[in-house]
Amino acid sequence: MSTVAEQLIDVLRQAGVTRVYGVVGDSLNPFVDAIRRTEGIEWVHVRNEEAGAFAAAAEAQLTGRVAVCAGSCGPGNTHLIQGLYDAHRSGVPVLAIASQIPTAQIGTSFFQETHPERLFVECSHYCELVSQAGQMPRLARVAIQHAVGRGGVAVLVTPGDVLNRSAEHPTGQHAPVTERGTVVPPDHQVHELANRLNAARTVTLFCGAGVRGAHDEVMALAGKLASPVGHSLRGKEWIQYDNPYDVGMSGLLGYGACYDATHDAELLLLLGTDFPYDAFLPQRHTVQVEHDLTRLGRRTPLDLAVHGDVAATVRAVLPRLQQKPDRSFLDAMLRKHARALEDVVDAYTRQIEDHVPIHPEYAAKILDEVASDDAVFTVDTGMCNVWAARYLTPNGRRRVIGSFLHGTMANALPHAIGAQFVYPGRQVISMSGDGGLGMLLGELLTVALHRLPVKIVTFNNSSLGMVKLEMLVSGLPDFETDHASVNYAAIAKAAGIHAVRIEQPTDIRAGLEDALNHPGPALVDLVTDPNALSIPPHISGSQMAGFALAATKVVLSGGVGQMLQMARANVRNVPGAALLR
Ligand SMILES: Cc1ncc(C[n+]2csc(CCOP(=O)(O)OP(=O)(O)O)c2C)c(N)n1
Repeated sequence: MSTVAEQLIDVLRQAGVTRVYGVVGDSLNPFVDAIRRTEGIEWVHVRNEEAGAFAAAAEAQLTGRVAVCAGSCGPGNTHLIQGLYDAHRSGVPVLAIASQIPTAQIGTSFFQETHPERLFVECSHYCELVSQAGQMPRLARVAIQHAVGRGGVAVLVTPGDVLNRSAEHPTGQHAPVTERGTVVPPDHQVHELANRLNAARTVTLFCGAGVRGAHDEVMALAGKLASPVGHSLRGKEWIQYDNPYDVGMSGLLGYGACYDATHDAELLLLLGTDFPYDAFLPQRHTVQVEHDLTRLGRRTPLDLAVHGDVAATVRAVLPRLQQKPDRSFLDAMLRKHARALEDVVDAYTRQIEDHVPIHPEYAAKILDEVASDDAVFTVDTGMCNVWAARYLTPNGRRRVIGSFLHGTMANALPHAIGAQFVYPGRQVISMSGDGGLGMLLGELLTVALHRLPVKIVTFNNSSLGMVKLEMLVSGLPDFETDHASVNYAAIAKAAGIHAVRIEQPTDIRAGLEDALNHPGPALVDLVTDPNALSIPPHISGSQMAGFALAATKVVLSGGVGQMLQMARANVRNVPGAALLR
């Protein structure tokens, strides 16, 4: 007869799980030992359980399949919390095994006692204590079904003594269902959607992560409606490539004509987006298409809510739409977009190639050029988000993931660990801030231990740059944002990782190529300028104060890399394009 721990592993295998990230310890030992004795599933030793949860979150973000992390009782599982919040906010299926002190001790303030079933409530859809052998294997399947079905985290709290007990029920062969069906909207909603899209003179599409897999459909829709197409940061990788209707990104990191296109159109169609910054939405004349009912209307009042997957909804509505004969709104927005990009690039390109310390935008531009066509980029919260949003050129094969909803620091390196485990043959690039890298620095040792060929590109500005900027735009003097310079290349080398430190802009390309071509792990320590950011001159004194900032369309000025080329290409066929410089 198998043990409860073995049953749990068997169910994980049935769900397609091939690895578990974590740190071993006491109450978790029966679980880890069952992994040791099971074919087809491995234990991945990380240095901090938080990193294990991030790695699982990255796996789930990239593949959509359930990924697993584990922590031992008390501190071992309180460490998980940051990565679990990240996974949960990103809506990706992660199962956490939070082991627990012996059942007989629960409630006695025993050594390392916590109550994970209370602790993880807010960052999970399901969080239950397995107090008896008879609850297994059912609860393992229920937990996985919640993670996949609701999109987020499920936690099983497993006391070591229960894991060690003999199973009371057969495990069975039933694999948890981890593939989602399609949400097709009700016909009357499609009918009403068609009516509104036909009636509006001008329509703008604004796309989020929910347009994944719907590129062709959205392009066909934009063509029929002569619509500009804007996107959120999470939508960018799915919709900006091969897109003759692109008007850029909205939000605090936004650029281009997206804000104008979303505000000036007679009708705004939100496609698969839960874009949180309501101040950037017009708050009127809006229709939303969304597969998750709970998100409908939570950012803006709606004229119409449509419950459906983007691709299925667009396929249903397209035959009911009339071709819009007038492209003048679209053309005007494409021109505005190209012009906006030309302006910022003008401002940015001055002396950038010999600016010391290195201008981070220049480094990001070169990184985009030298990275492979199917690279997976993981992006730290902080200024790296800005560089990724503006400089990484999507192409439908590259992936760009980050902590775009939870917004935690230090995500990039552990996300890269998960990404590299999932795609051992792909180039995985961690765009790390020095603050982020320092926060989970121990994970360099995880990379070295497993010989993961992750490339860690560190934007080392000796500063918490994003916060420095926040203070600046709020009219505060920057305080406690700068720290002493650290040589991360030397640290990486000491950890057995190939490393290069770059201080001159002329060395960036060769240094990055050297690291990217290196067969094993490599770190590039780019010494960058903490003061590289300029604020657009049109922000007034009062706008600088507090939240009024959010009302400005674009907070940061700077370059936009290949997007300028895309915008130029898109206006080439537009009448009056010659007016562009
Ligand atoms: C865990 C955590 N702590 C604090 C913050 C607030 N915060 C956001 S960005 C940032 C600075 C990031 O600095 P760094 O990684 O060096 O990147 P930079 O912005 O300088 O490129 C801070 C402190 C956060 N988002 N997450």
